[in-house]
Amino acid sequence: MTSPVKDPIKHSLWIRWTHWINFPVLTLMVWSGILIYWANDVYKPFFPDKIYDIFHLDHKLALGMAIHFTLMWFLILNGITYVLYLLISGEWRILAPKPRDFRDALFVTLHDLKLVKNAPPQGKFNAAQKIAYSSIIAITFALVLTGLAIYKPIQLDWLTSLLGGYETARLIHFILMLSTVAFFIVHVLQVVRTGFGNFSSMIAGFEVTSKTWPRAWFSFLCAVVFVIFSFGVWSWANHEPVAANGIPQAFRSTLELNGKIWEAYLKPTRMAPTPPAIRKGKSPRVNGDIGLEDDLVVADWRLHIIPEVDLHDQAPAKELVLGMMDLEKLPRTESRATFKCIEGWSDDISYAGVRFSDFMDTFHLGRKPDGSYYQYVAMETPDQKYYVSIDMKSMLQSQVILAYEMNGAALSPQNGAPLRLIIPNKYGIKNLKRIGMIYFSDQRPRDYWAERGYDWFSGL
Ligand SMILES: Nc1nc2c(c(=O)[nH]1)N[C@H]1C(S)=C(S)[C@@H](COP(=O)(O)O)O[C@H]1N2
Ligand SMILES: [Mo]
Repeated sequence: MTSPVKDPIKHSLWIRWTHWINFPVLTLMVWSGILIYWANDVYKPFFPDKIYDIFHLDHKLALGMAIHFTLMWFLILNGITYVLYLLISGEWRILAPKPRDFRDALFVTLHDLKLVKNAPPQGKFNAAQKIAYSSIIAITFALVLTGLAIYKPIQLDWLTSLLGGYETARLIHFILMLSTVAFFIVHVLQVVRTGFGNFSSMIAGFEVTSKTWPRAWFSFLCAVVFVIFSFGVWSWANHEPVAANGIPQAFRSTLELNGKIWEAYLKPTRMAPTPPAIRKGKSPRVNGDIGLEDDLVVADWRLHIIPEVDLHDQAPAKELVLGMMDLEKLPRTESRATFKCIEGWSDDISYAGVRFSDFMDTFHLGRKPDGSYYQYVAMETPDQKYYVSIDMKSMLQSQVILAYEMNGAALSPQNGAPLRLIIPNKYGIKNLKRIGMIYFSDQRPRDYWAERGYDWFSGL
């Protein structure tokens, strides 16, 4: 083998850690990913109820998402570091399989399974290892790409459609996750099979013999410190959840950071893809009835609007009160979109009502005296039991509508009659049904699901 690297496991201590970091990070990614898939009707049957009972995994969607979208940073940064290292050191040459390796790998496998006697000659890694190790790099890369396609299907719609759409990307992501688990199991079994000597060489980074033992000690010490440190970070991150957050502060901070990044990337001109025409009479899916418990006399319904709220200032703000008639005078806007619930289901809908930006312009709302927009829009049900707050940038998109019709019929009470918000660039949790009050503020108003551990931004 012509390779500039004499001993490929003689990595620097630092680069070997990119390998070890994969163990806790990938384990937590898989676990949190399963918590997310579990909330989805389609994937639920894959995971037996018993497992969820034993490990108390039920109703942990918010935690699952918080962990997943925090740990993804470790995975991405770790991956970039490792690939850069392979390229710069030239070690990719040892790892990259050559055409012949694919045939050899078959014989290596047959040999390992004791089906043939002689294994093909090999370098530092045998053909099967080369293929397995380079595939796992490719798989991790594909996991990140399909993950991003599910995470931001509107902002990254080029990626989502490239991967065959939302549902397909999700299926691929799932299958890749299963392959990673399979790789992990085989990898660990193979390491166990090759014995402790090899394992200690992996930690030390050189062949551990009676002579090199003293030097290896330092590496082992580092490994122990690393394990203790990982557990330390993990238990620190999981200390007492803050009541107003619903999840530990460490995760909340990362969700906030992610939200800022996506908000900066957001363009109000970027449209949510329009699904094909909706069959007349198709009833929209119904989910969630918080704040809809009381019977509502639609004739008595009013929309209360507070043009400016200083949440620190207790002084009563002036109010604008509108009836359905006032809203029906505004231009009627129709749109179609795929409605996405955070639990994983999607539903193509058509809807009609008043475009939110038209509504603000007509009633001179949303702007401060200097003409700039308030940072936040908040909505609450008449009984104030369900409430959301949304960044103004997302509200300015032209598909955002105060809707009074869905799928060609008047809004049903369960879908939020007489008026609800449809904002396709956010998860369902932000699409408040039965709006009783709207207000504008520069301090972030309260948000029902953010208080219960979910991502406040929740943009798609
Ligand atoms: N008032 C109110 N609005 C709500 C909810 C709720 O429980 N109460 N649930 C939200 C969630 S989680 C979803 S997925 C959508 C569901 O809208 P649908 O019932 O029209 O499908 O409404 C959102 N708006
Ligand atoms: Mo939802």
